[in-house]
Amino acid sequence: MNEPQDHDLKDIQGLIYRGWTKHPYAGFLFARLPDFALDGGARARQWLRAIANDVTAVVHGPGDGRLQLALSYTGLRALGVPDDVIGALPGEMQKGMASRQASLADTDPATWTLGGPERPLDVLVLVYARDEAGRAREMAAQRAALEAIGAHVYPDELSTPLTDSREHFGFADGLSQPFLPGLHDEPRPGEDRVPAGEILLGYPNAYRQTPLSPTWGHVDLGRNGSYLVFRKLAQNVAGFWGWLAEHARRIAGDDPAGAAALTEWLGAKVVGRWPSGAPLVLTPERDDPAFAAPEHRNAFKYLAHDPDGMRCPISSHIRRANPRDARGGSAAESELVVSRHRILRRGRSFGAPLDPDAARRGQDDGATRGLYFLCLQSSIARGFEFIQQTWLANPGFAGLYGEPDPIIGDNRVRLGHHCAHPERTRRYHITIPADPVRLRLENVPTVVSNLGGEYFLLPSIKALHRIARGP
Ligand code: N7H
Repeated sequence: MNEPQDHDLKDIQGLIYRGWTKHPYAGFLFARLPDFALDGGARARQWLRAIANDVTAVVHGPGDGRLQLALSYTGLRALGVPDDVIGALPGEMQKGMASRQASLADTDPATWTLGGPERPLDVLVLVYARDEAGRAREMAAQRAALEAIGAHVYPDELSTPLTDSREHFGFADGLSQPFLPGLHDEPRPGEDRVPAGEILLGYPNAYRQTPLSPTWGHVDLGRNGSYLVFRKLAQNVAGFWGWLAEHARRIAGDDPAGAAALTEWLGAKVVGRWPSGAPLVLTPERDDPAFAAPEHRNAFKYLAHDPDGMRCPISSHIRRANPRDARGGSAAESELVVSRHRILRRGRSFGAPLDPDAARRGQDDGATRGLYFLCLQSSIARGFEFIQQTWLANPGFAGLYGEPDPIIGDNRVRLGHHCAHPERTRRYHITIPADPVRLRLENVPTVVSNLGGEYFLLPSIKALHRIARGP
């Protein structure tokens, strides 16, 4: 079968098809399982047997909360999955996120507060609740269950629902996702249909091959599962808006109202969408929320509607993260290449919002805030890592020179008040094509930095039960 059938939807963890948006309070619990050498994974499997029954599938019964479960390479080992089985996991899964620092242009894992060499993350329990009290109850119960088997549980990671599902810079997020066959009938206009095997393991991918996945006896531990990337990304909101406001003042001169409007326009230019989510390609001069509606929000292409980036700059975050028909070559060639690098994003914000006026004055309050970046794909190397490395962090993307992604930047570069090594600073810029003259925004600050994370397998419910049974 090339697509999941009804019975598969009872086996696939719900997060793969659903963002659980009616459950705005997310909590993430990371733990280190007891050392395998102590009891051969017996206590860890006892815990897994109990929790596997509560994990929420795409098609699920009644019940208020939603629970998902992901296991890292070290977690699978601690549960007693034999080496020859986990040896079939892709290399990046086996080595873990911290080992990929150089290729991801990442912060030094020794400085991470989540994961990294000092804090191995074996399991990730994802809790989604309708309200704060429900989340607190479920997080406490999950923590107690893990502590009862002697696991080391790290501090709770709790999301903050922001108004209108916006992220901290103020933009609607999660609007462009690949269409995954199996549950919904038809994609919306502009939504790309990807082969199920681009996201799900056990199905043909864009190369008509079944993605790499570990098999234990007769059970494919990957089938109906996916690989999950979790990154805790800090956002410097004052650094982002303060930088744009400074350029706006320089350009607008002695006109405060003009500078304020220009700041918002520059913000849209570097993201590629307006705060409402309306795409610049469809509405280049003003935010028109009508274009953020599901039937319009992705109904555009670049080569066809905006080849030179006059509407949506080549350097903007969304044009780099998904170049659609403008990655190079013909539109068809581009779309074929791009279809092999799509991810499903399931991010949630954390930390209290910063007052927007303070942000535009460049005044930070010193609090930590940001995005729990979560994405799903059948190959982390071809999904998250490729997008991060080849399209976002690459200053030479699509023939540009010295232009990093204005959101993700290059985490090795330190500028602004996060400056660690000013002497190593490289001066990057962003070009905004405009008429009569293009704008050039110098000194792109690093406004997103990684506080840590890990790569996980989000197994099917059947696979969770198989792992819990043990050797
Ligand atoms: Fe990005 N932001 O709020 O500014 N992202 N992103 N992202 N991103 C997107 O289309 C943001 C990050 C992608 O198909 C939007 O959903 C922030 C990483 C992809 O047209 C906004 C952070 C990676 C898309 C943001 C962040 C990506 C996308 C527009 C970090 C991958 C879809 C709304 C703090 C490695 C592009 C939307 C498409 C869109 C923001 C990180 C990838 C507003 C704040 C690390 C594939």
